[in-house]
Amino acid sequence: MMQSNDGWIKTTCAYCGVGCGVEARPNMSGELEVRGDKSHPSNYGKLCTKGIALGDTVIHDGRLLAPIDKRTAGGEELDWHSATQIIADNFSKAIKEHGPDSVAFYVSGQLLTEDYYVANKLIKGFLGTANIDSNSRLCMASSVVGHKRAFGSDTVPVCYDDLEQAELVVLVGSNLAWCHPVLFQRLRSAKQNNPSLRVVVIDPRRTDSCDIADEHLALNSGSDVALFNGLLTHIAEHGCLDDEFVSNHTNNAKQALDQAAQESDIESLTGLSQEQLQRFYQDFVTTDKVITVYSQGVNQSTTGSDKVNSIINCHLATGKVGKEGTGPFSVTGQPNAMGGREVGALANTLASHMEFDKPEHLALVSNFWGTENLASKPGLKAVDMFDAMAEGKIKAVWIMATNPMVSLPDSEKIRKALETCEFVAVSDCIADTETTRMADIVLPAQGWSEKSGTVTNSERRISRQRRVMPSPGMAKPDWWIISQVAQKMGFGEAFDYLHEGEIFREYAALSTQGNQNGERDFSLIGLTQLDDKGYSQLLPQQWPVTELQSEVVNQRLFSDKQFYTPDRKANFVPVRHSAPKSVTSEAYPLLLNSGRTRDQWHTMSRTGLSARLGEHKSEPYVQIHPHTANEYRVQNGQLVLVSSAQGKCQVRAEVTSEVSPGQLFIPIHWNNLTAKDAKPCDLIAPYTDNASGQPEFKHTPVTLQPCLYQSAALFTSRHVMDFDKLDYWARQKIEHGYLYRIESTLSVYELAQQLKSHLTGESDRIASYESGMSGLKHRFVSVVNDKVSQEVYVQPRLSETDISSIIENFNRHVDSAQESVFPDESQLVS
Ligand SMILES: Nc1nc2c(c(=O)[nH]1)N[C@H]1C(S)=C(S)[C@@H](COP(=O)(O)OP(=O)(O)OC[C@H]3O[C@@H](n4cnc5c(=O)[nH]c(N)nc54)[C@H](O)[C@@H]3O)O[C@H]1N2
Ligand SMILES: Nc1nc2c(c(=O)[nH]1)N[C@H]1C(S)=C(S)[C@@H](COP(=O)(O)OP(=O)(O)OC[C@H]3O[C@@H](n4cnc5c(=O)[nH]c(N)nc54)[C@H](O)[C@@H]3O)O[C@H]1N2
Ligand code: SF4
Ligand SMILES: [Mo]
Repeated sequence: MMQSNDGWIKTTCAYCGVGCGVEARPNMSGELEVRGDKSHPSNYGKLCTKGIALGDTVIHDGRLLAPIDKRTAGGEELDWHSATQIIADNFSKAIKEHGPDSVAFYVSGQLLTEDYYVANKLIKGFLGTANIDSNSRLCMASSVVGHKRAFGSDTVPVCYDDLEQAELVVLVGSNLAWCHPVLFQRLRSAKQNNPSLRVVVIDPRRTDSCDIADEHLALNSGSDVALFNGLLTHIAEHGCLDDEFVSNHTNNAKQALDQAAQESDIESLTGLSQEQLQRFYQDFVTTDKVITVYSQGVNQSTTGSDKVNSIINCHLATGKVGKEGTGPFSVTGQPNAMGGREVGALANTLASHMEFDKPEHLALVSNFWGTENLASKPGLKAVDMFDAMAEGKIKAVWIMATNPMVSLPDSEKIRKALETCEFVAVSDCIADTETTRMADIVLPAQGWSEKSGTVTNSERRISRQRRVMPSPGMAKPDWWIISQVAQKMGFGEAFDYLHEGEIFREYAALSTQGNQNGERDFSLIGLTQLDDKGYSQLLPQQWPVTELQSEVVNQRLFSDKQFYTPDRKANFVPVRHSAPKSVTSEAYPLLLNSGRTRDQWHTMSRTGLSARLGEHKSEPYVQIHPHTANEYRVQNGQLVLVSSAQGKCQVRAEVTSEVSPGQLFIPIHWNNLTAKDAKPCDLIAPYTDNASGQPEFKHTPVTLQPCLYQSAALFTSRHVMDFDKLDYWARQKIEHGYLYRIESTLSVYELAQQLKSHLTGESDRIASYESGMSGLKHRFVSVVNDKVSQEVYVQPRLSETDISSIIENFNRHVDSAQESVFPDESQLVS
């Protein structure tokens, strides 16, 4: 049953690539109750903090409710007919005047497969250009290249079950504990059940994933290829090659081994001791069941594709692939990163794991879509696409479900690109994001809990996301919006879908074209006959789907030692260490790493709505090693300015030995809507991996200096405030409103006066306290309808106690005739 008698509906989580099954039920007061789905094979009922808080984020705060023409003064609301006509007209005009390559789509792993499929079909099939790229370029592109080079196809061979069967799990550049928490919980339980299971973490930082690790190898940033080449040489030199597998089922082993053998100075490149290296190498070769999990510490690098192949080479050399509990395992980030790769929404793939360089694939796809205008060559990858836009070559762009103003490197260039582009359409659920601010037209999309379709998780399992709540305002599914535009551009017949189930069936059928005998890895042949009821009730399916799976299957690919290359053999890829493209200098001697925190999701447009999730990390921060802090005269808890050749960033110092000396780490979540100057992408240069086009996000030369402020303040408010004129502010969601942390070069008195002018309550209901003699403590409270609606607290410095006190006081009921609005007034007397 997809809906139980007591109203629970099965769906999947909105966030990470683990793809947990969720059961959701709206309650009488309109809130959404959420619990883990015990029958779902990703999580068997477990959820992480973000999954548990899904209900907090389905509120209507900040939602985009109607299409808006932002070119008009005041932003005119449009009906759907006019909005999609404007998009159709602008795209048609650009194509007519400047050719098909003058338009582009920039899409996202947060679209459902059905949306993704329709977007790819419209632009590649009918607009005649492959200028569609996905934010997966920032995320999975290096893994895609690594897989294709080694296996001939973009195949993730393992399943989650393998993780539990393994005896050694190596986490490379993956903070699984925070980024794939339920998978991490499964690994932790597997370790408890099997004490001989070992975990090795390979990450320049100490992360919470190290809590279950037997060994943490804090290698130098960017040195993974050297480390794994050392392992490959060790395998060969210690007679640990799987000769039968290597000679019968692989190519190029000798070349790869020769390259690896030339790798010298592995100790100094990696910064690891000979003992550490030997222990890890020995562990790898003496253990049969090894899984190497890797993520952005591998992919997001100018040598990302080579890092991937250096890992896969070691698995091929020891035959550790296609067998239970073994394999290289690239874990996907977004809920539907894998679905995007399946439909082909990267600029350099065609569709359904078919490729531009195969004429027979071009013919199959043209024929299947009934088009004569299929793009015949790859389009522009994300960074190149925005470069072309900045140069005026892209005249119309449509951005869907991603926030490139925050997430692409060199934010200033992205701003210039969007300013230069003549027509920018943005589909999002949220009205105000840094990217919607740059749009000509914004389109309201249905969000999680409203939209309906499918997603594919890290282990190739396709699950349904189901509609559990009505959508607010005029919000529509992304596939519907794209189809409306397609119809208005004259492609009605190919885009006359009535519902998402029809799209899924077509997508399943495309996967079978020229693939009747499993010529390609990705096949949904067992789902092509799915009727509407079958789609509505679809249970999780792991591809390849040869027949409808009515119970959970755990398939491992390559167990037959057959790969998707012309001779069915896997390829070793000879690789050598090369330094990251950006290098430190006298001016920028430190290295900035960036990544995620446990309870926030990307640019915070949704997790930022939850007060619970705001508590874990409440302010943008930078991790700094104590020695580095000392050298730069930075105190723990002080605001610091981090700057690079690209830009600057202002964040609070977290002095910790979790990072190495000379290394900094800034989380990616805060942006211009949630803090002043706290975006790491302002600092990052757009260097990319030559093979994958994936940007380097983890290795930026920077420098550091403390910010010398005179005064600090806290400001609580029911509504969002504009403090951009101040030197520093950061916003945290709290129950019923927001808490702002503020710092300034103004004196305490001046800042207090300035903030007082932001109080919006009636003046006779504003109570104030100013400490007598010193004038160093100011507190103002505005009461509206007998509740504390705003409060300001200014001092030279603020403490944790001040923060909890102001949060506690916020929204409190006060009868000001009888009681003070300052609950702890006695403490204020100085
Ligand atoms: N809470 C939360 N979870 C998420 C997300 C989120 O926003 N929030 N986003 C999702 C998405 S889209 C993705 S892609 C995944 C990302 O998941 P992860 O890749 O696990 O997360 P990151 O924090 O980006 O980076 C992982 C680690 O790589 C390390 N690293 C940096 N440089 C190197 C290096 O040169 N070598 C090695 N070996 N390691 C290095 C970093 O120190 C960091 O700890 O998370 C997904 N899950
Ligand atoms: N410095 C640095 N930068 C990074 C990274 C890093 O590690 N370091 N990681 C990179 C990676 S791996 C990733 S995946 C990206 C993520 O970066 P983004 O994709 O830019 O981040 P999100 O905040 O997830 O943006 C998704 C947007 O889509 C909207 N949305 C959600 N659901 C839907 C929907 O169904 N339809 C529509 N139309 N809109 C929807 C949300 O409201 C939100 O505004 O960031 C990349 N950038
Ligand atoms: S692990 Fe990922 S998919 Fe599962 S509940 Fe957490 S965020 Fe959602
Ligand atoms: Mo990602």
